[in-house]
Amino acid sequence: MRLGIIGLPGAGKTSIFNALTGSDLPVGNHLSHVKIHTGVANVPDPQLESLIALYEPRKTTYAQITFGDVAGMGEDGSLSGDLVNQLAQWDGFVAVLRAFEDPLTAAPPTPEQDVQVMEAEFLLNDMLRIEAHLERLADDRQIGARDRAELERELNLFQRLTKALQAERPLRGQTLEDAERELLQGYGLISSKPLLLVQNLEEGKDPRPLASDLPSFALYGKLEAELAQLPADEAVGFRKEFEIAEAGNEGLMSACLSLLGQIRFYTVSASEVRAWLLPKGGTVLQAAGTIHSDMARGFIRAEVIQWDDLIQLGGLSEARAAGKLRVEGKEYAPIDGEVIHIRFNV
Ligand SMILES: Nc1nc2c(ncn2[C@@H]2O[C@H](COP(=O)(O)OP(=O)(O)O)[C@@H](O)[C@H]2O)c(=O)[nH]1
Ligand SMILES: [Mg+2]
Repeated sequence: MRLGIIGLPGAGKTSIFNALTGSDLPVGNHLSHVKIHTGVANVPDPQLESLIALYEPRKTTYAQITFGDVAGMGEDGSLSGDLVNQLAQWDGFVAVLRAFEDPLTAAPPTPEQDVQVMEAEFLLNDMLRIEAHLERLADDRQIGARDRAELERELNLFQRLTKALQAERPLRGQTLEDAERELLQGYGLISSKPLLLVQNLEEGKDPRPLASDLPSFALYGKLEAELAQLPADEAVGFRKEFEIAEAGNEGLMSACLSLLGQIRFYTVSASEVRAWLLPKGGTVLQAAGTIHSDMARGFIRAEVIQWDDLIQLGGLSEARAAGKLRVEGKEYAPIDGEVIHIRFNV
């Protein structure tokens, strides 16, 4: 899963990217050209750590999210064609909103206004893309270049989307059929992608509720970036001393998972204890395929148990012996936090 960190210049994108990925990119550069740094972050996971403590495996693997520090938005939120093409490539966005006083201009924060400015640009760009596509479709219809029924379905869909945009409704709120969703994938419509708002707070200030329907989160970006540079035990000590709630990036990362509609499941053995992501509502067969294509191909059944029940029982074999492993077929949809053991035969 890949999330682009976006926002107006100086909102704190690089600071939050550093906090999430443990990188040390320079902050305070107001870039006016498109520049993207990518980094991979382990999803912090106390549940996984409990499983690791139980199994003491040779290898441990966290679930991961790739983040991009996406610079290049204008001061007024404007997007160059180059930036729009870059934005089209991410699964969703974390929009950083400056909620601290700008050290350079002493300008007071205007987070709600900043969201509106960005959304307006998203809508405008999608509108332009869709208009261009509708023109192409009209040409195709005229010359009879394509299957009539298919063309009409597509025209109908894009006209519906235009109506939404004209009413200033981002496309992410549209109810779409699976086939329509699939069709839209290739068009890189940026207002259709999930968007999480992050208030980047002045140290010591409490977050203010944002007047927005979008999911939101608040953290001290600068402080979190600094803490991410410390050894883990020192950072914990610092948080205790200054009474800062548990790691802000931990909460931010779980907000990112729910933004992307992902749940976590685990696999455990003496060789590896590992966390995986699965789209919410996905089947255990799909989960098996994520682990290894052979497991999906030769799937027989899955044995399933919640992570904390497993810990209480002392391991998979103990749970099996106690009759506490549930047996599920391929259509079963795992819920967050389950340990899954796939029985397969290839
Ligand atoms: N007071 C305060 N300053 C911050 C915070 N986050 C970032 N800054 C400062 O704001 C400036 C811009 O931050 P940066 O992360 O480079 O923003 P970007 O342009 O969006 O990448 C830098 O000087 C940061 O140190 C914050 O949460 N609080
Ligand atoms: Mg930056």
